[in-house]
Amino acid sequence: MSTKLRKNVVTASCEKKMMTGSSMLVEALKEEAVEIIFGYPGGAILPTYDEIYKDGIRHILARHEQGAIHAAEGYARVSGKPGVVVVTSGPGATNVVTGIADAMMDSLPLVVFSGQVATTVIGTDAFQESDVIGITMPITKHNYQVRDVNELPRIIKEAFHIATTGRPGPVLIDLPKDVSLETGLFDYSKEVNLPGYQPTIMPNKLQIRKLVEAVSSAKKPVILAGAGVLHAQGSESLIEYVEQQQIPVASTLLGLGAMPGTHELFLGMAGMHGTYAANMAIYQSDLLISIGSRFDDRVTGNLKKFAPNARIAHIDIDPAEIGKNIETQIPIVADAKEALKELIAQNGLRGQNSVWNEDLKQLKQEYPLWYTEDPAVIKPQQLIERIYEKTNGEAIVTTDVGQHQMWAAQFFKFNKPNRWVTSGGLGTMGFGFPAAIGAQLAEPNTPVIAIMGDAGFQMTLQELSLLQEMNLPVKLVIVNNASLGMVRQWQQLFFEERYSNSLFPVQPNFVKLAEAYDIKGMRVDNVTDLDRAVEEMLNHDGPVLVDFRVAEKENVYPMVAPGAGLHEMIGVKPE
Ligand SMILES: Cc1ncc(C[n+]2csc(CCOP(=O)(O)OP(=O)(O)O)c2C)c(N)n1
Repeated sequence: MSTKLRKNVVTASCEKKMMTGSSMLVEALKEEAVEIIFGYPGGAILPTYDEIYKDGIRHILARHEQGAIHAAEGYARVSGKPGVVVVTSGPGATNVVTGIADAMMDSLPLVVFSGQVATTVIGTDAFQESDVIGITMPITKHNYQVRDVNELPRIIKEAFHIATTGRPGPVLIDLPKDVSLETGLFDYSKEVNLPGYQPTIMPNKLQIRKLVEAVSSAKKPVILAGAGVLHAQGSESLIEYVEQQQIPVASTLLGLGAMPGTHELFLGMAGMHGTYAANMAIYQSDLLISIGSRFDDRVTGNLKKFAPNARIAHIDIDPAEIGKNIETQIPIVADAKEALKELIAQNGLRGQNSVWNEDLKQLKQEYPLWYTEDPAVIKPQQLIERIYEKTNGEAIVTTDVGQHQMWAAQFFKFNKPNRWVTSGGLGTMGFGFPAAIGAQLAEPNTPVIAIMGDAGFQMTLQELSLLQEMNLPVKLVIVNNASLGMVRQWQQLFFEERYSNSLFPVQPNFVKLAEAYDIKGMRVDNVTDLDRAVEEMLNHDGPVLVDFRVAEKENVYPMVAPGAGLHEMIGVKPE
């Protein structure tokens, strides 16, 4: 369901009843058609957990609050529905801070309930009190502390509305224990009324006209597609528009899958570890149309050297993004899909640009992503390629953060939307594993593969216990280079090979670790075993963890070094 359309799923039969705050919370979740919640109990939120027990609403008990919130993010990313998280006060709430910041950066709809100490002791440094409103103010789309139980239904309804409409994001509701025990009137029938929050969905026709004209006079147009296309369920419209106008498309990291990875007009990912063709297309373009992307520095490289000859058109549902990093000549505040539909309807004539498309096609052929095979050791890129081939690309892939994330982005071609779950904005190590659990819960019948570094996996590996309990068939791939690979790469390239605290010569026995949780564990060291091992992993009926020992000093290329422009990539071809 489109996040922007689900705002009023509330049933008309909604009854007004007297009940406690904690009953209201559970009742409101039902009204919002929430099927699954992720969380961890504790003192201040116990009344709510009691209601969860009585009501039987499906609750996923992670083994750490960070696991719960990343699982909720994975669920939200794949399903398009809001992820709901329930945690206790103090450490429970502070343990979800990273996940909230992550969801804020990547525009994921979450509604997070945190327990709070009673209103009578707020501000006294009471046991397990933390100022979660202050802490999360800058990393939530909105947050509330409930002081009157009668306000709770309105607050919850607003929270779901705010989280899922416009540019999605996390909303936190801090619920003091006494408020959750008080009785009030549950009335969920009132429409949300927020005069100060009215996201612009439909594009301004005049601005669309300007863009149509710009496209028809451009010789070198290119589209930069971001996650906003996916959040708007706008992938089909994007394909239709670019096929109509024959405009080449580059993607951001989070926009992968918005345009099929194998499409003729797709140039690949742009930015620091993007393809040469995508980056050169942006550098040479005379019209750059960004759709649902925010010109993150990992995409633009040095701003002074970014798209120097291009007029910039920027379609974004969040007006604050337009002109933030890049001066924009054609701003269009709108939902990406609605803007694309309008552009398609205008059916403008694109000028004589076939030379441009041919040039880019040639660049794509001449400078493909590359790596060199070595019979003595598994190359990480080779591992990702095998997984892609052996799944026919029919899988949801989650990742952690680091080199493996970039290789997954480069070598796994996403031909469908919402199959790629990664932490882009915040770059949160420890994200990939729990996010895979949430993704598998959202899509029980699609293979889910978590591609992780040996270090990132160890940041949230406690969720092996949850995986064991639920017996979800998630495939855990450790791309084990015995180091903080991405850190090591930067130290090699920019710190004269001073590997300060980035090498892990001592490794845990990951097979035994998996077995401790009754999960199948495998270790693969040799290239000759690679194909068979990937098949065995994919064919295994339940969860499985595979420790793939890969080349330890492999670097991610090509690369835009810090301070360089997109056209100054290093490592575009093997030496
Ligand atoms: C929570 C957190 N701490 C630190 C970092 C900085 N960081 C980025 S990549 C990276 C190395 C990751 O190592 P690993 O998980 O083994 O993946 P690899 O790069 O080797 O594929 C580090 C430490 C981060 N992104 N997140």
